[in-house]
Amino acid sequence: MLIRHPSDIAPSEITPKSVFLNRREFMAASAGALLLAGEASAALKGAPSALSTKDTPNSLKEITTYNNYYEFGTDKADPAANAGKFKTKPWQIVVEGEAGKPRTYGLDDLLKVAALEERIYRLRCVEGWSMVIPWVGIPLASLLKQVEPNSKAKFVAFETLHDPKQMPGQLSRVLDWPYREGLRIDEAMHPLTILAVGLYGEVLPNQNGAPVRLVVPWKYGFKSIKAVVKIRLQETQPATSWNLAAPNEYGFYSNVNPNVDHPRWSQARERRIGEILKRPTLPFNGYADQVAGLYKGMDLRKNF
Ligand SMILES: Nc1nc2c(c(=O)[nH]1)N[C@H]1C(S)=C(S)[C@@H](COP(=O)(O)O)O[C@H]1N2
Ligand SMILES: [Mo]
Repeated sequence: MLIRHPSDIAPSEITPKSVFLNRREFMAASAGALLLAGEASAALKGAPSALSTKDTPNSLKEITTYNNYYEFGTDKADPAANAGKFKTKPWQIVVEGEAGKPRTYGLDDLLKVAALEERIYRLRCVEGWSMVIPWVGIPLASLLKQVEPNSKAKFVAFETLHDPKQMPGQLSRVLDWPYREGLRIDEAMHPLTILAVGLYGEVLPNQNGAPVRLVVPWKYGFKSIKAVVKIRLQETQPATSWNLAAPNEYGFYSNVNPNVDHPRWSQARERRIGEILKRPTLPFNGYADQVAGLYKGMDLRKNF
């Protein structure tokens, strides 16, 4: 039923048990929503979106075992070890604020907003590593248009679930919880910006932000907030978790920029997970042709 890749090693060899379970749930849930039976399955059977990179995707194992998700621990292996029992059903996303038709979406409602597409994107972590991930998702613009943003909707704020019982990392004060992120409205409406509900043609593994997470491929990975429960249209620039934690290190824009060093390290190069030699980091993570225009006239050293 779902997309397959030559690069997708036999799932029996590499798919963790939790991912198999998720996959069964995805098929059940989607059938319930008439999803993969209809247009969505047609879209998924087709080629990856033209907005996809030609870079070879990382393996499912790499993508699901090397994660940043501080709600489940700060080590790269923690999310895979600790997020297995995270409850992603039922799930609601509140879309509120400066909109004519604010609305609360269940996951099934969300999946009806637009046909699912496969988007193979590079993800560049601010720490200096990168991966290539075949996401399955919908354009965020499709959802935002549905709630009819008004003229005061200049920014979009996002929040992760706050539930320390399930997310033990929230008991530590490493960040000011819940995890928060934000985009300018034109960034949020850009066709590259998606809400992902799956990867490698299967439901999103918990450690990657199930059941729904943002993906903004030209920005450092921390902008791509996981387990989203709230999306708020607003007039003012939202506070964001990493900017609150270390404002001199993490700005609001956080566009991937090899020419602006992190105060404690260079951003000129990156290590693709699975490779040994570093490669040069590209402006806007290689998406400059599509997004550089959004920042015309802005000083990107100041607005880092
Ligand atoms: N809620 C939440 N979202 C988050 C994070 C987090 O700690 N909590 N980490 C971010 C960082 S730093 C990165 S690099 C990406 C990693 O996404 P991945 O694990 O799917 O590769 O998730 C981002 N989203
Ligand atoms: Mo990151």
